[in-house]
Amino acid sequence: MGGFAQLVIGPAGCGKSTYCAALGEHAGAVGRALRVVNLDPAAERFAYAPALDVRDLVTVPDVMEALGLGPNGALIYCMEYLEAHLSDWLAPALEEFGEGEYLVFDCPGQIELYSHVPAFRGIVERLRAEGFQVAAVYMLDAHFMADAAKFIAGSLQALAAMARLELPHLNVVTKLDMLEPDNREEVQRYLDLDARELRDALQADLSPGFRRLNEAVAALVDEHNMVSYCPLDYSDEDSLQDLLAQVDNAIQYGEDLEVRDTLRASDEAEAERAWEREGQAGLGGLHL
Ligand SMILES: Nc1nc2c(ncn2[C@@H]2O[C@H](COP(=O)(O)OP(=O)(O)O)[C@@H](O)[C@H]2O)c(=O)[nH]1
Ligand SMILES: [Mg+2]
Repeated sequence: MGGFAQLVIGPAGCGKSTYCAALGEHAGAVGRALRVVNLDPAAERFAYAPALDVRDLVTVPDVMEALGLGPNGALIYCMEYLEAHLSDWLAPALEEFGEGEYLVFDCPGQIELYSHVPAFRGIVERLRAEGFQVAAVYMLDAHFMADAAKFIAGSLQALAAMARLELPHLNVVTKLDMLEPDNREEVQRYLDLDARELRDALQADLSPGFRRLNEAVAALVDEHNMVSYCPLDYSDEDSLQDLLAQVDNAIQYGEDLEVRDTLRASDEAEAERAWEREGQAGLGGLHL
């Protein structure tokens, strides 16, 4: 068994399900095999037909009603329930999909799930144990880039998820199409900041009492390469494809295909040589 997987994570409302639907549509348009899996037991609606849906196993409203829990407690219960049923729910489905499948997992939006609830990590580990190459795609709304303090808050959440999940990790900024041209320029500034620029922006935004903290945070974010974000702008038709190429690269999807293509090409070359050898032997036989 084995395949490729994107885990689409990030705060609620940042555009995860929209991205999954857009990817599904893009894949259909270019004839690429890709399936979207819904892992959000609280999802109400999304614009894709999931190949697998956690809500067939457990849902947040059912758990809230049955156990008298609030929405957050119910979500954690659902993820633990999912983790406990990986062998009898997820594994058979993966088996049915078959070898080399490319799956996009649309995940819930409670960020604490990725940083300090063990269940999600258990799901990731199971996918890896099944032979999946997995990358985390961490989505952040462009509104997090309105100022340095928000940017740092969003980036530290992304960093916590990265540290917890230990996966190849891509940060993506969504909703760029919603920005006015002036704000767009401002966001562009944050797309590729270095530590010094970030520290300067923080110093300008926050009170002087936080100077040393700002320096430390800017260095931390820079050290972990967190200041790099890929833009996702649906008003630019190449944007989704560019992002997909980066994720593919992180999970070595293209490379695998190239290796397979090379192997296939060398098989074909070998078959051709064998055919020629046999053909010559046959002709030789005729000549005799
Ligand atoms: N304009 C715009 N709206 C978006 C974008 N991404 C998501 N949305 C909207 O934001 C809302 C939340 O998106 P959704 O994908 O459900 O967020 P999720 O909670 O992360 O799955 C929906 O109304 C989407 O239509 C985007 O890139 N641009
Ligand atoms: Mg969603």
